[in-house]
Amino acid sequence: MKIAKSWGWSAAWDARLAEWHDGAERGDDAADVRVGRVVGGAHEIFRLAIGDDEFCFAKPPGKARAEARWPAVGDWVLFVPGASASGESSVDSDGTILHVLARETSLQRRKAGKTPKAQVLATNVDFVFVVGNPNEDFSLSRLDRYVALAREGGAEPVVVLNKIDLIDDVAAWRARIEAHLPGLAVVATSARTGAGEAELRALLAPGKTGVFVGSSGVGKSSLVNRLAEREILETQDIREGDDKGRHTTTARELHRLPWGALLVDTPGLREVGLLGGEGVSLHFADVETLAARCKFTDCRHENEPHCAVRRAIEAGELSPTRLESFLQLNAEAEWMRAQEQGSAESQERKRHAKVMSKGLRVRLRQKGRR
Ligand SMILES: Nc1nc2c(ncn2[C@@H]2O[C@H](COP(=O)(O)OP(=O)(O)OP(=O)(O)O)[C@@H](O)[C@H]2O)c(=O)[nH]1
Ligand SMILES: [Mg+2]
Ligand SMILES: [Zn+2]
Repeated sequence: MKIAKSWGWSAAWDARLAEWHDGAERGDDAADVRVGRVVGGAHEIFRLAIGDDEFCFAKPPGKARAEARWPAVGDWVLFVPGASASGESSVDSDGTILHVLARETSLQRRKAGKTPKAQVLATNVDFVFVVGNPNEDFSLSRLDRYVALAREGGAEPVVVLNKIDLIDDVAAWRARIEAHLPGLAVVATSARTGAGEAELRALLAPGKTGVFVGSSGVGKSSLVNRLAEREILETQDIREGDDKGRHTTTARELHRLPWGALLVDTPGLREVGLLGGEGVSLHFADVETLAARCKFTDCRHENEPHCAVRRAIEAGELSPTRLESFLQLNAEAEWMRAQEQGSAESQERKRHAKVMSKGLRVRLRQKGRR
């Protein structure tokens, strides 16, 4: 079987592939099956990397959507190349995606809309680089959202403070971020001067995959271009007071860097909705540990007596901005869990109603016959 190993394949994937081989669900002719990594596309047709510089297009069968097995950028997939005009297997025509190998990690957010839904931003990423700029738009709470989602999906979050060529007090900005996010790696960069580039390169070892996320205009594509050592992506100045200039990048894409690391560039997001998983608990494990020591189990950490959380803040062991962010994000994650629970229950009710009404129809029919 031909595999695009230079796109981040590792021994762990060999094991997953072997599992698929041993599985009984496969009815296809294994001889034609190939392995590729999804580097682009999102709706119906996906672009796959199938060799160092070899690509093809492939579609999943429609039923994959209903079964929630839809591919995303970063996935390793098994596919059968399409047939050429002469009927031979050919990567020049659209192939069919048979299977998405189980994800090692994934970065998802809640998509804006009436019914809350998860949107997969990238999969099989080792690092989530959360990019922000040292200016008035910088938000610690938005940073927490990305960090929580990265943790929830099993990836390692890294804070990237870009455009440091525009400020003098890099150390103060770094200290502010580190006080709020103790233990998290913070890399101060400039896509203009190349500052911090060596640190990013050191993290992105050959075969590792990273994804750049953050608001529009923070310099995600500029950093990818810098690391790729060529202008593979379009970048653009932000036009003040004119929204048209924003959102230069419009699609998520996986790129291979010259030394064999992989990087996903994403379009800037306006909203970073949380999901109902473990992300907030993982990110704020320190706060939750403290909260467990409060006298009251329903302590809101405001004015309650014997509040371990407030005591930690007074002792300078916990940053007040961190607590504030935790309370806000925790409430949102709980709301999301209630939504998920509610929709699961309403689906169960609907299913039940359907069964009931079917039973009723049958009884009425039987009655009519009598
Ligand atoms: N001074 C300075 N400007 C930068 C730096 N990085 C990026 N820029 C500029 O910021 C603007 C936006 O950069 P992009 O790379 O397009 O930003 P982006 O995050 O990819 O934006 P979207 O694709 O819209 O999400 C461009 O004009 C860049 O030249 C930096 O480190 N310093
Ligand atoms: Mg961009
Ligand atoms: Zn408390």
